[in-house]
Amino acid sequence: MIINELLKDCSLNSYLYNINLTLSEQQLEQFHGITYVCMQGSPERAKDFARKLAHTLLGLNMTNFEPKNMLKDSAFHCYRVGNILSISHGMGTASMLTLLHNISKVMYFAGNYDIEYLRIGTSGGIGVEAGSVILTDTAYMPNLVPGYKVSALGRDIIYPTGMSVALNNKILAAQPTNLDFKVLSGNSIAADDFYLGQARFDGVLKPRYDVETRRQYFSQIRQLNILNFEMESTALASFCNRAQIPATMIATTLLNRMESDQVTATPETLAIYSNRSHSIALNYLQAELSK
Ligand code: R2B
Ligand code: URA
Repeated sequence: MIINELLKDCSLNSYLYNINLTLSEQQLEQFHGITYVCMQGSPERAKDFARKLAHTLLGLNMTNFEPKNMLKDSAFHCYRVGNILSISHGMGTASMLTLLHNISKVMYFAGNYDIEYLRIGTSGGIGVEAGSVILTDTAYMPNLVPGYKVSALGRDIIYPTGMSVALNNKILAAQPTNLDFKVLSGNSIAADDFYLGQARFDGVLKPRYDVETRRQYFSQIRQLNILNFEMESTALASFCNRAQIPATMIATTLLNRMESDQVTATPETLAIYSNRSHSIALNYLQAELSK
């Protein structure tokens, strides 16, 4: 990462308000030697992934292992297993960017320059079978522009949002050939919300679009090989491009938006779908650590 170029006003012993952590030698010690930062929306999913990491990589019994949250009194929860962090990012680009600034300061001051960021999550598939897993190539804004618009001091700048091609290829190469679901690489839209931002009809506010205009939008989406809606990819890709941190998103699809707006799968099926993005990431991390 080349984040040192960006860190003008941050120094050792700064207090990171959002994660309630001071960049002191003592606090940083627990973060030394991290290579992979795995992010998921909720603290529960971050903890669940930490348990799976401990089981898969260290052979620990998942039910007995209680991962310890490294961030006290913070909205973000963080767990460490070996050289991997499992951390929650909340929902949406604002939350994701806030986490990215904070955790990247920690990584930098802990001396971890050679790192990869993976967002492991859920999404709404567009024209793909529910339960397929998507690796993002490029993140799009809802206006179908590939990039992320940041408005600072009244000026708009659009930053590039390509994910790491090399990382995506490594993840694909690490998968067994007998998976019983599809893993596809394609593009993603990071929407501003779950409802109108993702062209739904089941929110509380009346949409300004109708069935026909939405059909046209979905058809444009398909032409751009956009395979899913979610809410953080543009933030992750634009941040990591600027900081030169290899990053990508592995997201399972909970439904096919060509068929419905509502997530109607049973809790059991949703758990199976949700596990899939975890297992794709675990296969990759296991392959990396056995090199
Ligand atoms: C996927 O799922 C969440 C919305 O339910 C959001 O964080 C995302 O990107
Ligand atoms: N997450 C989203 O952002 N959209 C969906 O449709 C499902 C999960």
